[in-house]
Order: sequence, then C-alpha cells, then structure tokens
Amino acid sequence: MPAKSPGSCNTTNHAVTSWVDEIAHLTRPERIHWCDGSEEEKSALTKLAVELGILIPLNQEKRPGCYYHRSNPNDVARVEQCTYICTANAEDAGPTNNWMAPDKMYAKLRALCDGAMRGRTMYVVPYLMGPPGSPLCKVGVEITDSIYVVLSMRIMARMGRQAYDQLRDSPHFNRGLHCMLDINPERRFIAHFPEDNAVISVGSNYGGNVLLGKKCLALRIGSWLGRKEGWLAEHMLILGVESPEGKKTYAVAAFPSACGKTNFAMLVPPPAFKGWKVWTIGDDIAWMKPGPDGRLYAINPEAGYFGVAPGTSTKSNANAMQMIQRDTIFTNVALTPDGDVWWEGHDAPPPQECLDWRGQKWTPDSKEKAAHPNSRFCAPAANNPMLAREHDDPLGVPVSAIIFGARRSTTMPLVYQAFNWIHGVYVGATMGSEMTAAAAGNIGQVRLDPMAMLPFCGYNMGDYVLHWLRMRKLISSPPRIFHVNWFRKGADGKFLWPGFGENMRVLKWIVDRCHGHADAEETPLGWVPGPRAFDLTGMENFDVEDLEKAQAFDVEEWRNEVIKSNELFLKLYPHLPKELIFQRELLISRF
Ligand code: O2Y
Ligand code: MN
Repeated sequence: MPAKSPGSCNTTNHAVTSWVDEIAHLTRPERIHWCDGSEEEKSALTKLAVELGILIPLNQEKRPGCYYHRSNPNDVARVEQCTYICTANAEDAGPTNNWMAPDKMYAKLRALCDGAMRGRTMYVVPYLMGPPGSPLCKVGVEITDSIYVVLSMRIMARMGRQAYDQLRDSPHFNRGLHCMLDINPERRFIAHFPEDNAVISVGSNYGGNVLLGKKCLALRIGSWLGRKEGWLAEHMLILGVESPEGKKTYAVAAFPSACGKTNFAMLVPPPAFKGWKVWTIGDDIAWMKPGPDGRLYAINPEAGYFGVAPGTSTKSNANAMQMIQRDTIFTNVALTPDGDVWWEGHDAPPPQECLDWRGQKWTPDSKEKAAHPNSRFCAPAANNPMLAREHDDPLGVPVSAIIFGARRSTTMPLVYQAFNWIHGVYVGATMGSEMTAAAAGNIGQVRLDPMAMLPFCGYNMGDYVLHWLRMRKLISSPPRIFHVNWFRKGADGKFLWPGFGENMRVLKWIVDRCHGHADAEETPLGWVPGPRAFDLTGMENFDVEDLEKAQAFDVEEWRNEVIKSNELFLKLYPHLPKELIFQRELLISRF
C-alpha cells in the first residue's frame, strides 16, 4: 500500500476508506495525502506548488496570499463535447447531453486511470456543498493528483474535517475522481454517473472540468438529486437587496456562462440610490427548496467565486476588485514585471511589457490578447466586502424574484415580468443567448439554453422543465418571475442600456413588483415598466429614447424567436410538457 502522509486527517467511515483503497489500487500513487483543510496544510501545499512551478507567487506586498497559475494552452475552458451523463437508459440523459452506458464508460476510464498516479501523490479532499447543518448540504470527496485542484477546492468549497463530521458513518457522499493524465484533449472525459452519485474527470486540470464540487456535483448531479428529492439545483446567483429602511428582498438570477453573473451578484448601486445596498449570497449556483411557510428558500452551496477576469474593473465590479486583492489564485491572466496581474478591461492601462497567459513576452503592439478570454480569479467568498451574513445561514434565504437573463443584441427587452409561474417556466425554458468564450463554440451565435442549464442539467431536459412545473405545487407563495437583457444594441451597434451599477434601477423595479407597488403595463410578452417606473435620477447624459428602444417589442423579431424555440421543442418533444406548447400558442395569439 502507498504511504499515508504524516499528521493526516483520516476517517473511520468505511465507505470512504474502502473507496480510497479501491482508487489507490487502480491508480497506484506513491503516497496518499488525506486533506484536512487546515492553514498549515494550505501553507505546505502552496510551498510545494511553488517549488514545483505549479504556482508563481505574486507581489506579496501588493497582493498578499495571491498566486499565479498557467494551465496547459490546450486546457482553458469547460469542454461540453467531452462531458457525459452516463445513465443506464440513454433517454434519462436526454437529447441535450452526451451519453454513454455506465459499464462502457467505467471500463474506458478504468483503463485510462490504471497506474495513472504512479510516482505521484493522491490527495483525498473531503468537502461540504452548502452551510453545515443545512437540510440541503451535501458531502463530497474528491480524489485528485493535482495540488492546484486541492488549493482551488479549498477556496471554492467548505473543505476539511467538517465534511467527515457531517458524513459520520453514512455511505451517501459524492465520489469524485480526478486524474490529470497527460492533459491531452484526446483523453479528456468528464463523466457523471448520477445513479451512483459519482463523477470521474480525466485529462484536464482546469476549472469546471476538475473542481468537481462545482458544475459536476452542484449542478449536474445536484439537478438529478433535486428531482428525486423535491428541490431545484440551478445555475443562478443569489443576492439580497436592502432598502434604506433596512428591508431585505432576495432574488436569484440565471444567466448563461460569462454574461456578467458575478458582476450582477456584486452590484454597487449608483450614487442616486443612497442608502440602498446589494448583498451577495452566491454568484453562480443556487440550491432551492420549499420551506415550511410555502416560500422557496435558496442556499449557495459554494464558498468561493471562480470569476472571469477580463472585463473585471472598478466600473464593472468594484467589490470583486477589492476581493481579489488577497488570498486569490489567478489562472491564465497576464503577469506584469512587478509580480502583479493584468487583463483586458482592467483599470490599469496595458503594461509596456508583460508575460501573456502562455508565458510569452507581450506588448501593447502584440496581436494576441495578454489574458485568455476565459482567464479566471479564484477567491474566497469571505473576502467579498458585500458578502451577506445569510451566506452561512443553513436555512437559506426566501426568494421573492427569479430572474432569467441572456446576452441578446436584438429582440429581448431590458426587462419584463411573466404573468404567472407556468408562463415564467416557459420564459426560462425558451431562453437563448449569444455564445461567449466560457464554452467552446461559435462566439456570437444564439444558442437556446433553458434556464441557463443546457451544459449543466444532469438528466433529460424535458423532464427538467416538467420538474420546474411540478415544483409549483410545493410552493404556496411562489417567487415572481422576470426576464432581463442588459445587452440590447441600437442601430449604431452600441449598447442601449449602460448596465453594471445602473442595473440597480431595473432591480429596484423588480423588487417593487414583488411587493406589489410598482407601475407596470401589460404587453404580449408580459408586464413591463410603465413610462415613469424607472427612477433615472443621476443619468442626465442618458437618452430616454434609448430606454424606449431597449424596451421595444418588435413582432417580426418575436415571430423568429418563436420559430427558434421550436428547434428545442422538437428536440425535447417526447418529454416536453404540453404546458409549454400551450404557452407558445398563447404567446402567438397575444402578438
Ligand atoms: O471554463 C471553466 O472551466 C469555468 S466555467 C465557470 C466557472 C465559474 C462559473 N461559471 C462557469 C460557467 O461556465 O458557467
Ligand atoms: Mn456558471
């Protein structure tokens, strides 16, 4: 047997120890390190990562506790084509997921992992998703041969002994195995086995592919568990809006990847909104369950943020700029000669010279970007100056508004409210967004992305929509449902709405609607703000006509939108809830 690391955090949970033995027998590591999540362990692993060249320390005076990492240039984003849902029946994975039979996938991965950790250390990472003691909190254990993964998981999840404390002698935990192999796209698989509550990821060492608590457990396996257990695992930020009188209203919002979810979750209200505050509970994932009072309660299962760096600035996200001053791991951004970081869209002007994300010399004349468009910061939520106290509340927060959002240069108004829950589910299910760099694909093309869950739903998308419709029966006081689009453009190609902090004006209308005191008009799409619903104080340079254009309803564009949504309806047809077809007919008749 391989050596166990001294002073390690062991567990007497038989299901954990026998599974670790089984994986050690397969992968043959030289030693096993049982992670305990302590500060001493963090220091020792960071030191080792620096010695091995996995991390580069940044300027510790400017950015205490911050480190820099470069991934393999062939491994810079999630890879949907290598992501599989392995259920006994292909139909359970559905037409929007890659599928392989579990036996076949296990056999393929077993062969790839055979002896894969020879001469290396195997790290056993116990973690919790969700505040300890929450009815929604889940235990995961990730086995990995990557120190970068251990240190990132320590930021992104509640890692360490507390996971074994919660698990006690139960066999119910998510088994996650990650083997880097040779970081070859030909041997890259992110395979989910929802029937076994297990994930195996090989051939990558980047973000969503390898931090297995995040997209793999919290969304793909989570959505499967949510359907089985009567809750929702969603690709949603959670925020709390506090009025000057101290009244808090909570909203969740689903946007496809890289549409500014982190910025919206950390919004700074403009000066005209004196006394208003926006608190962050989460920036990416919400787990939501009906509470005893008939409301929907949300927790953030994560403990950190893995945000896109390019475009992050004091204007777009002042809180994030403060948060990433310390204890942050940066991946694939540019490295400046004074040991600091830079990216396109940073406050600082481009450096005269630096090293780009590949480690090559870069100057402002270079043709390539200095930072990779999907480069990231990985920072603890505790460093967010506007982190809500409720972030750690095991009961979560009662949700008043569900917001669906997309990146659309045409068609979609700045904001509208669905007429009711079923209509809201239709609005979420037919969401489409222009693609970005977070996933491989044709940038700019509109892709239908129901509830922003297309890459993350761990089962048949038709059944997922049905689960949303059925949840209504468990929620007697349902949240109101809205759709927003910050990205509509005018004929000149410029954005019609300034976005960022100004989105507070839209958020305030949403909050007021939830409390039943905001002006609205009925349109074929739903309820929209009345002419004087937005307080535009402080926007003296803003052309009110642009607001009208941002809100405009164009029947021809909407006819095309309905035709586009038919693509999804046809794909999901055998499992498509008939309520959606009825909603589509109602929408057409309202045109
Ligand atoms: O490209 C990656 O591996 C990261 S993907 C990601 C990370 C944080 C939050 N959301 C996402 C996403 O793709 O939705
Ligand atoms: Mn995301």
